[in-house]
Amino acid sequence: MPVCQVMGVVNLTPDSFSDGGAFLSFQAALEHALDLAQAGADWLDLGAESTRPGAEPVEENQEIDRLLPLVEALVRATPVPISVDTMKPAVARAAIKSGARMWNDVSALGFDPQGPTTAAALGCDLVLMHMRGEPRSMQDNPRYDDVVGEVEAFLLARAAMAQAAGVARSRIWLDPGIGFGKTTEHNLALVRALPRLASHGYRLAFGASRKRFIAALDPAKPDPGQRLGGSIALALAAARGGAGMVRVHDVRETVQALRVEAALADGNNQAGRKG
Ligand code: HH2
Repeated sequence: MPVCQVMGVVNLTPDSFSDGGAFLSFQAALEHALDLAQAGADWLDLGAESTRPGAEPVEENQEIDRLLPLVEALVRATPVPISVDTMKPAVARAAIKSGARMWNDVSALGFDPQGPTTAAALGCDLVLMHMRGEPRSMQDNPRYDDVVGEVEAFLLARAAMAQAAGVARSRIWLDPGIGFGKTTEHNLALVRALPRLASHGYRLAFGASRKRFIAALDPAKPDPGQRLGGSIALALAAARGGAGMVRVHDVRETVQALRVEAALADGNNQAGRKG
Protein backbone atom coordinates (compact mmCIF):
# COMPACT_ATOMS: atom_id res chain seq x y z
CA MET A 1 0.00 0.00 0.00
CA PRO A 2 1.40 3.45 -0.82
CA VAL A 3 2.34 5.76 2.04
CA CYS A 4 -0.55 7.67 3.56
CA GLN A 5 0.66 10.71 5.45
CA VAL A 6 -1.10 12.04 8.52
CA MET A 7 -1.88 15.73 8.91
CA GLY A 8 -2.66 16.85 12.46
CA VAL A 9 -5.32 19.53 12.93
CA VAL A 10 -4.45 22.56 15.06
CA ASN A 11 -7.37 24.95 15.37
CA LEU A 12 -6.73 28.47 16.62
CA THR A 13 -10.43 29.23 16.52
CA PRO A 14 -13.05 29.89 19.16
CA ASP A 15 -15.75 27.98 17.28
CA SER A 16 -14.35 24.90 15.48
CA PHE A 17 -16.79 22.06 15.70
CA SER A 18 -14.67 19.55 17.53
CA ASP A 19 -12.18 21.49 19.61
CA GLY A 20 -13.32 25.11 19.33
CA GLY A 21 -11.69 27.35 21.89
CA ALA A 22 -9.50 24.64 23.39
CA PHE A 23 -6.30 25.87 21.72
CA LEU A 24 -7.05 29.54 21.33
CA SER A 25 -4.14 30.70 23.46
CA PHE A 26 -0.73 30.68 21.82
CA GLN A 27 0.80 28.46 24.49
CA ALA A 28 -1.97 25.88 24.39
CA ALA A 29 -1.86 25.73 20.60
CA LEU A 30 1.93 25.38 20.57
CA GLU A 31 1.85 22.54 23.09
CA HIS A 32 -0.95 20.81 21.23
CA ALA A 33 0.89 21.09 17.90
CA LEU A 34 4.10 19.71 19.42
CA ASP A 35 2.13 16.82 20.93
CA LEU A 36 0.78 16.01 17.47
CA ALA A 37 4.30 16.17 16.02
CA GLN A 38 5.48 13.80 18.75
CA ALA A 39 2.56 11.50 18.00
CA GLY A 40 3.79 11.03 14.43
CA ALA A 41 2.15 13.76 12.37
CA ASP A 42 3.71 14.25 8.92
CA TRP A 43 2.11 17.71 8.64
CA LEU A 44 0.64 20.20 11.11
CA ASP A 45 -2.36 22.07 9.68
CA LEU A 46 -2.94 25.42 11.38
CA GLY A 47 -6.30 27.12 10.94
CA ALA A 48 -7.54 30.39 12.40
CA GLU A 49 -10.93 30.56 10.71
CA SER A 50 -13.52 27.89 11.38
CA THR A 51 -15.18 26.38 8.33
CA ARG A 52 -17.77 24.37 10.21
CA PRO A 53 -21.36 24.74 8.98
CA GLY A 54 -22.69 28.12 10.08
CA ALA A 55 -19.27 29.54 11.03
CA GLU A 56 -18.74 33.30 10.86
CA PRO A 57 -15.91 34.68 8.69
CA VAL A 58 -12.75 36.08 10.30
CA GLU A 59 -10.95 39.28 9.22
CA GLU A 60 -7.72 38.84 7.30
CA ASN A 61 -5.60 40.71 9.86
CA GLN A 62 -7.07 38.79 12.73
CA GLU A 63 -6.30 35.51 10.97
CA ILE A 64 -2.71 36.61 10.35
CA ASP A 65 -2.31 37.80 13.96
CA ARG A 66 -3.55 34.48 15.27
CA LEU A 67 -1.44 32.35 12.93
CA LEU A 68 1.95 33.93 12.43
CA PRO A 69 3.38 33.66 15.96
CA LEU A 70 2.49 29.96 15.96
CA VAL A 71 3.93 29.31 12.50
CA GLU A 72 7.17 31.02 13.52
CA ALA A 73 7.42 29.17 16.82
CA LEU A 74 6.69 25.77 15.24
CA VAL A 75 9.18 26.23 12.43
CA ARG A 76 11.81 26.73 15.14
CA ALA A 77 10.55 23.95 17.41
CA THR A 78 9.88 21.02 15.07
CA PRO A 79 11.02 19.69 11.70
CA VAL A 80 7.42 18.62 10.91
CA PRO A 81 6.26 20.82 8.01
CA ILE A 82 3.49 23.34 8.60
CA SER A 83 0.36 23.75 6.50
CA VAL A 84 -1.91 26.77 6.73
CA ASP A 85 -5.67 26.25 6.42
CA THR A 86 -6.96 29.50 4.94
CA MET A 87 -9.03 30.75 2.03
CA LYS A 88 -7.18 34.08 1.90
CA PRO A 89 -4.15 34.56 -0.35
CA ALA A 90 -2.68 37.25 1.93
CA VAL A 91 -2.85 34.92 4.92
CA ALA A 92 -1.25 32.09 2.94
CA ARG A 93 1.48 34.43 1.73
CA ALA A 94 2.28 35.61 5.25
CA ALA A 95 2.38 32.05 6.59
CA ILE A 96 4.56 30.70 3.77
CA LYS A 97 6.97 33.63 4.21
CA SER A 98 7.23 32.65 7.87
CA GLY A 99 8.16 29.08 6.97
CA ALA A 100 4.92 27.18 6.32
CA ARG A 101 5.19 24.73 3.41
CA MET A 102 1.60 24.06 2.35
CA TRP A 103 -1.50 26.14 1.57
CA ASN A 104 -4.63 24.18 2.42
CA ASP A 105 -7.44 26.09 0.70
CA VAL A 106 -10.97 24.81 1.35
CA SER A 107 -12.23 27.25 -1.31
CA ALA A 108 -9.90 25.70 -3.96
CA LEU A 109 -8.66 29.18 -4.96
CA GLY A 110 -12.24 30.39 -5.35
CA PHE A 111 -12.40 32.89 -2.49
CA ASP A 112 -10.24 35.63 -3.98
CA PRO A 113 -9.24 36.34 -7.61
CA GLN A 114 -5.61 36.66 -6.43
CA GLY A 115 -5.63 32.99 -5.36
CA PRO A 116 -4.15 31.28 -8.46
CA THR A 117 -1.31 33.76 -9.03
CA THR A 118 -0.50 33.82 -5.33
CA ALA A 119 -0.34 30.02 -5.20
CA ALA A 120 1.95 29.97 -8.24
CA ALA A 121 4.25 32.61 -6.77
CA LEU A 122 4.46 30.85 -3.42
CA GLY A 123 5.53 27.58 -5.01
CA CYS A 124 4.34 25.57 -2.00
CA ASP A 125 2.16 22.45 -1.83
CA LEU A 126 -1.48 23.35 -2.44
CA VAL A 127 -4.64 21.54 -1.32
CA LEU A 128 -7.69 22.24 -3.48
CA MET A 129 -10.85 21.16 -1.67
CA HIS A 130 -14.41 20.90 -2.95
CA MET A 131 -17.05 22.90 -1.11
CA ARG A 132 -20.62 23.50 -2.22
CA GLY A 133 -21.63 27.05 -1.29
CA GLU A 134 -20.00 28.71 1.71
CA PRO A 135 -19.67 27.60 5.33
CA ARG A 136 -22.53 29.78 6.57
CA SER A 137 -25.10 28.03 4.40
CA MET A 138 -23.47 24.94 2.86
CA GLN A 139 -25.48 22.38 4.81
CA ASP A 140 -28.85 23.89 3.82
CA ASN A 141 -30.19 21.02 1.77
CA PRO A 142 -27.23 20.31 -0.55
CA ARG A 143 -28.25 18.66 -3.85
CA TYR A 144 -26.32 17.05 -6.68
CA ASP A 145 -27.43 15.06 -9.73
CA ASP A 146 -24.20 13.06 -9.57
CA VAL A 147 -22.13 13.99 -6.54
CA VAL A 148 -19.02 12.05 -7.56
CA GLY A 149 -19.02 13.35 -11.14
CA GLU A 150 -19.63 16.94 -10.03
CA VAL A 151 -16.97 16.93 -7.33
CA GLU A 152 -14.50 15.27 -9.71
CA ALA A 153 -15.18 17.80 -12.50
CA PHE A 154 -14.88 20.72 -10.07
CA LEU A 155 -11.55 19.50 -8.66
CA LEU A 156 -10.07 18.83 -12.11
CA ALA A 157 -11.18 22.27 -13.30
CA ARG A 158 -9.61 23.97 -10.27
CA ALA A 159 -6.41 21.99 -10.73
CA ALA A 160 -6.30 23.05 -14.39
CA MET A 161 -6.88 26.67 -13.34
CA ALA A 162 -4.03 26.48 -10.82
CA GLN A 163 -1.69 24.91 -13.37
CA ALA A 164 -2.62 27.55 -15.97
CA ALA A 165 -1.57 30.20 -13.43
CA GLY A 166 1.78 28.44 -12.95
CA VAL A 167 1.29 26.00 -10.07
CA ALA A 168 3.28 22.81 -10.67
CA ARG A 169 1.08 19.75 -11.06
CA SER A 170 3.25 17.87 -8.57
CA ARG A 171 2.37 20.44 -5.88
CA ILE A 172 -1.39 19.91 -6.13
CA TRP A 173 -3.51 17.84 -3.76
CA LEU A 174 -7.23 17.29 -4.45
CA ASP A 175 -9.70 16.84 -1.58
CA PRO A 176 -13.39 15.88 -1.95
CA GLY A 177 -14.33 18.06 1.03
CA ILE A 178 -16.22 15.62 3.23
CA GLY A 179 -19.03 17.47 5.04
CA PHE A 180 -18.73 20.65 3.00
CA GLY A 181 -22.19 20.96 1.48
CA LYS A 182 -22.86 17.21 1.52
CA THR A 183 -25.37 14.85 3.09
CA THR A 184 -24.37 11.56 4.69
CA GLU A 185 -25.14 9.75 1.42
CA HIS A 186 -23.01 12.22 -0.55
CA ASN A 187 -20.12 11.72 1.87
CA LEU A 188 -20.36 7.95 1.65
CA ALA A 189 -20.48 8.04 -2.14
CA LEU A 190 -17.33 10.17 -2.19
CA VAL A 191 -15.44 7.86 0.16
CA ARG A 192 -16.35 4.92 -2.07
CA ALA A 193 -15.24 6.89 -5.13
CA LEU A 194 -11.75 7.73 -3.84
CA PRO A 195 -10.02 5.31 -6.25
CA ARG A 196 -11.74 7.12 -9.14
CA LEU A 197 -10.70 10.52 -7.78
CA ALA A 198 -7.14 9.22 -7.35
CA SER A 199 -7.01 7.94 -10.92
CA HIS A 200 -6.17 11.35 -12.41
CA GLY A 201 -2.62 11.37 -11.10
CA TYR A 202 -3.02 14.16 -8.53
CA ARG A 203 -2.32 13.38 -4.91
CA LEU A 204 -5.46 13.03 -2.81
CA ALA A 205 -6.07 14.60 0.60
CA PHE A 206 -9.01 13.53 2.76
CA GLY A 207 -10.56 14.90 5.93
CA ALA A 208 -13.40 13.20 7.79
CA SER A 209 -12.03 13.22 11.33
CA ARG A 210 -14.77 13.68 13.96
CA LYS A 211 -17.18 15.03 11.35
CA ARG A 212 -20.90 15.12 11.88
CA PHE A 213 -21.76 12.40 9.41
CA ILE A 214 -20.02 9.87 11.68
CA ALA A 215 -22.61 10.74 14.33
CA ALA A 216 -25.34 10.45 11.70
CA LEU A 217 -24.30 6.81 11.18
CA ASP A 218 -24.25 5.99 14.91
CA PRO A 219 -27.56 5.74 16.76
CA ALA A 220 -25.83 7.06 19.91
CA LYS A 221 -25.25 10.36 18.04
CA PRO A 222 -21.91 10.91 19.81
CA ASP A 223 -20.29 14.31 20.36
CA PRO A 224 -17.22 15.15 18.24
CA GLY A 225 -14.78 13.91 20.91
CA GLN A 226 -16.44 10.48 20.80
CA ARG A 227 -16.15 9.85 17.07
CA LEU A 228 -12.71 8.22 17.08
CA GLY A 229 -13.92 4.83 15.86
CA GLY A 230 -15.66 6.29 12.85
CA SER A 231 -12.75 8.64 12.19
CA ILE A 232 -10.31 5.75 12.07
CA ALA A 233 -12.60 3.65 9.90
CA LEU A 234 -12.72 6.53 7.43
CA ALA A 235 -8.96 7.17 7.54
CA LEU A 236 -8.34 3.50 6.71
CA ALA A 237 -10.91 3.57 3.92
CA ALA A 238 -9.21 6.68 2.54
CA ALA A 239 -5.77 5.11 2.64
CA ARG A 240 -7.13 2.02 0.89
CA GLY A 241 -8.83 4.24 -1.66
CA GLY A 242 -5.58 5.95 -2.60
CA ALA A 243 -5.45 9.03 -0.37
CA GLY A 244 -1.92 10.27 0.14
CA MET A 245 -2.82 12.22 3.26
CA VAL A 246 -5.53 12.16 5.91
CA ARG A 247 -6.31 15.26 7.98
CA VAL A 248 -7.11 14.14 11.54
CA HIS A 249 -7.44 15.30 15.14
CA ASP A 250 -6.34 12.00 16.73
CA VAL A 251 -2.89 11.60 15.25
CA ARG A 252 -1.42 8.88 17.44
CA GLU A 253 -4.38 6.53 17.00
CA THR A 254 -4.58 7.16 13.26
CA VAL A 255 -0.86 6.58 12.73
CA GLN A 256 -1.15 3.28 14.60
CA ALA A 257 -4.18 2.18 12.58
CA LEU A 258 -2.44 3.04 9.31
CA ARG A 259 0.65 1.11 10.35
CA VAL A 260 -1.41 -2.00 11.03
CA GLU A 261 -3.29 -1.55 7.77
CA ALA A 262 -0.04 -1.15 5.84
CA ALA A 263 1.46 -4.23 7.48
CA LEU A 264 -1.59 -6.26 6.53
CA ALA A 265 -1.58 -4.94 3.00
CA ASP A 266 2.13 -5.40 2.37
CA GLY A 267 3.08 -8.24 4.67
CA ASN A 268 5.85 -6.01 6.00
CA ASN A 269 5.27 -3.45 8.71
CA GLN A 270 7.91 -1.07 7.37
CA ALA A 271 6.37 -0.89 3.94
CA GLY A 272 3.38 1.37 4.31
CA ARG A 273 4.58 4.06 6.67
CA LYS A 274 7.97 5.20 7.74
CA GLY A 275 9.17 4.39 11.29
N1 HH2 B 1 -12.08 20.02 7.00
C1 HH2 B 1 -12.10 21.05 7.88
C2 HH2 B 1 -11.19 22.10 7.75
N2 HH2 B 1 -10.26 22.09 6.78
N3 HH2 B 1 -9.23 21.03 4.93
C3 HH2 B 1 -9.18 20.01 4.07
N4 HH2 B 1 -8.24 19.97 3.09
N5 HH2 B 1 -10.07 18.96 4.12
C4 HH2 B 1 -11.06 18.92 5.06
O1 HH2 B 1 -11.85 17.96 5.07
C5 HH2 B 1 -11.14 20.00 6.02
C6 HH2 B 1 -10.19 21.06 5.91
C7 HH2 B 1 -13.09 21.06 8.99
O2 HH2 B 1 -12.55 20.51 10.20
P1 HH2 B 1 -11.94 21.36 11.49
O3 HH2 B 1 -10.77 22.17 11.10
O4 HH2 B 1 -11.71 20.43 12.61
O5 HH2 B 1 -13.07 22.28 11.94
P2 HH2 B 1 -13.24 23.80 11.63
O6 HH2 B 1 -13.44 23.92 10.17
O7 HH2 B 1 -14.47 24.14 12.41
O8 HH2 B 1 -12.04 24.54 12.07
